[in-house]
Order: sequence, then structure tokens, then C-alpha cells
Amino acid sequence: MTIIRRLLAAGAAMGVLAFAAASAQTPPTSTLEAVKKRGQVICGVNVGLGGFSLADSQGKWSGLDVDMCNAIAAAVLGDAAKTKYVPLSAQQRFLALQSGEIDVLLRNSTITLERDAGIGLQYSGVNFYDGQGFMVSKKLGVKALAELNSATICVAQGTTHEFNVASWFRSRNLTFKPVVFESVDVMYEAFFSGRCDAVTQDSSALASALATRGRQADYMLLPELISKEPLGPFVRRGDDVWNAVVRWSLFAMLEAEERGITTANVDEQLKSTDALVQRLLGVKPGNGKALQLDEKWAYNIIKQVGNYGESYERNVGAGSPLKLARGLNGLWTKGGLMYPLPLR
Ligand SMILES: N[C@@H](CCC(=O)N[C@@H](CS)C(=O)NCC(=O)O)C(=O)O
Repeated sequence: MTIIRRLLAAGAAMGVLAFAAASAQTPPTSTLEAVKKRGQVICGVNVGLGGFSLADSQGKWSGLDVDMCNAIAAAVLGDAAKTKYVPLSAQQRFLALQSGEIDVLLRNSTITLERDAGIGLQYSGVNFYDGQGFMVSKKLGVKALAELNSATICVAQGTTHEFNVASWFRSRNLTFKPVVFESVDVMYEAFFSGRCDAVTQDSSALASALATRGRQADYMLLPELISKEPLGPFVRRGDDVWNAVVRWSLFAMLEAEERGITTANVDEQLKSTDALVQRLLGVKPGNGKALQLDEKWAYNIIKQVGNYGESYERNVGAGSPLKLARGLNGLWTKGGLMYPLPLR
């Protein structure tokens, strides 16, 4: 090696060391910082699931997951419209979050131990409690799941459903023939053209498929739900400041519902003498500072997006084609599972 080459090699090695030392000292930029700098929240969403995330003919997205994304933008940037939605398939979704392509995954994704602890991600909360259901043609005359013994069942790849359905049948010594699809659209097309006796998905997704295709007259859901499918946002593991923003944005929507604060009355509520309402709406400071957000973060969510109940009703509840009852997604004060932790 010539002297010059040796010097160059040594210089390069020192450069690498200096870089390593610098990166050991500088804490990794949190997603919150990146979002503030960019002025936009990038959310990974379902390619098209009515009620959760669906774009209309003008390209305007709506749904429960879309509202959650907008709520985060309202909290962080003061503007619910500062969002970008990246449509992802079931297979692509976790990779898109791991690689940093999106800031948060809001794609009817079930929280499981493996997904929360085993793949470099973490969940931030539950925005919809679901369960895996089955849909059949009314003509089939089947009233209960066990009657599907040896039937053909359409199922989507890369979902929790493949595993759940196999273990439900196996543990009862029953059999079924799975037909696995990469795309849900192709799956439903196959099902509605008679390729399978039943199709399985989250029950909300089945209700959505029935409503958007207008097939309620000829098809029905079986009564059994065979699994717990708590759906919620995911962020990268270790991204704790950002995780807190996502989690408390959801709790703020729930707390607003619990206290009867809506888009329509939030300005009136600014005059409330209730210390907790004052704290929630930033009249009394503290919550914003703790989250590294403006004190108006929760006010902006409620004013621009609404409380959880408002979002639920317009997207999946009575005001939507899905017409899903609140059930498990009701507030804890009304017999449901939605329990916002104290916002103080
Ligand atoms: N909650 C389940 C299912 C989520 C899901 O992606 N369901 C449908 C969409 S509603 C699907 O399978 N899509 C297939 C795809 O997009 O490739 C999970 O997290 O695995």
C-alpha cells in the first residue's frame, strides 16, 4: 500500500469512528420532531375499507382510522388536514412502519403479543374492539359455525385470521378447506361468485363488505366470533415521545365523549369551571407541555375531528352504511370497554 493509500484508509477509518461517536451521543430524532419539521403526519391505512379508511371519487379519505390520523395532525400541527395517507396491503403494513415510510399505522390492525413485542413495533391503544366472524349465503341454510365442517372457507393472507380459523377447527376435530387470497377484493369476488361456502374476516370488515356491495339481502354473518381482534394504531418500538402523542390523542377523543364535549360545543366548554375540562382543553396548562405539544392540542382534535362517539357514529355507527352497534366499543360508563386514562 502506498503512503497516500494508507493515509486515506486511516482517514476513512477515523471518519467512521467519529461518525459512530457522534451518533452514539445524538439521541435518535423522534417521529414527533420529524413530523413537526415536515408539517405533515404520514399514516399507513387500508387500501379501502368502508368505515375505517376509504377514498371517495375525489380522493377524499374518511373513516375511523382516518379520523384518528387527522386527530394526530390536529394535536401536533394544529390542523387536521395536514395528513398524508399511504394505502397498504395486509402484507406490506408492518414493513412500511419498520422502514420509516409512515409515521403511524392506522390500518385495522389487530394487536397481538408478537406484533407488539416481536417485530420492532408497539401499539398505542385500541380504537376498535373487534372479533373474527364468518359470512355465508343465506341459501346455504347454515346457522352455526360448527355446521361448516369440511366446508371451503375464503381467507386473506397475512392476517390474524388464517391462524385463528385453523386453530378453531382443529381444536374441535373439525376440518375445512382454506382458500387463501392475497387481495381482499379478489377474495370477495371469489366468495360472492360461489367459490367458497364462507368467508372469514374481522366482523366489522364483513359488515363493511356487505354494506359497500349492497348484499345484505342474500348474505348473513354467523353468530360466533372466534377471536379477540383489538384493532389499534402502531408506532415504532422505542419511539416513546411519539407513542405518547398517539395514545393520548385517542384518549382525548374518548374523554371528550365521556364529558359530552363535541365539535359543536367545545368553544362553549372553554368556559367550564370543571378543572378537568379546563385541563383537557388547555385552559389550564400542563398536558400540552408534558406531550411536547401546544396546550390547545386536545381542543384542536375535538374542534376539528370530534369526540370518539361522533367519529364512531358517522363512520361505522348509526350514521353510516355499516350501522354497527357500540357494543364493546361503548364507553366504560355505558357497559363498553372504552376507558380513557385520566388526562391530567
Ligand atoms: N385485523 C386483521 C385483519 C386486517 C386486514 O387486513 N383485513 C383485510 C382488509 S379489511 C385484509 O385481509 N386485507 C388483505 C390485504 O389488504 O392484502 C389483522 O390485523 O391481521
